[in-house]
Amino acid sequence: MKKILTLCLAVQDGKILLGMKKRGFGAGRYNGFGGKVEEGETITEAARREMEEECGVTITAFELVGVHEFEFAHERGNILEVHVFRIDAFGGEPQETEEMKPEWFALDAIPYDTMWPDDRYWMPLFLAGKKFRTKFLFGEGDAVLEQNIEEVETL
Ligand code: S76
Repeated sequence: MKKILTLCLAVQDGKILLGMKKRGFGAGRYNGFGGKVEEGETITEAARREMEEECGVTITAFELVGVHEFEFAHERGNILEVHVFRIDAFGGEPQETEEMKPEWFALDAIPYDTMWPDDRYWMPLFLAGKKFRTKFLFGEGDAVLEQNIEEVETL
């Protein structure tokens, strides 16, 4: 089974916008904004909706830059296919919502220790403006058991 999700990372003036997830999957970690693609919705529509819902801004320029396949050892065969968007422009000011507390981080001070453990491995490609496909297998405590990161020309 495959679930399609989005992950939106806004970069502006040498900073990246992350959100502290307040509840649900990944609570207690800084993350990009995003979530499940709903029925009848395209992946980019889902990305726009989640940015609005989770931090109150409207995307005006973005690019699909990566696709992850995440799998958990306790749930083999359940693949989370995550489409990663770099948000280059948006309208409005990021606001705290029930789901997320947004915060800007300098690109040399990304809080990897409080993020999903895969992020430190692919974020350098993201920040270098590359496109990528990855596969990660997570074990106990979401430790990375296996990883494969491929830089690609197109997605
Ligand atoms: O950067 C990430 N965001 C998520 O929501 C989940 N990584 C990740 N890994 C399972």
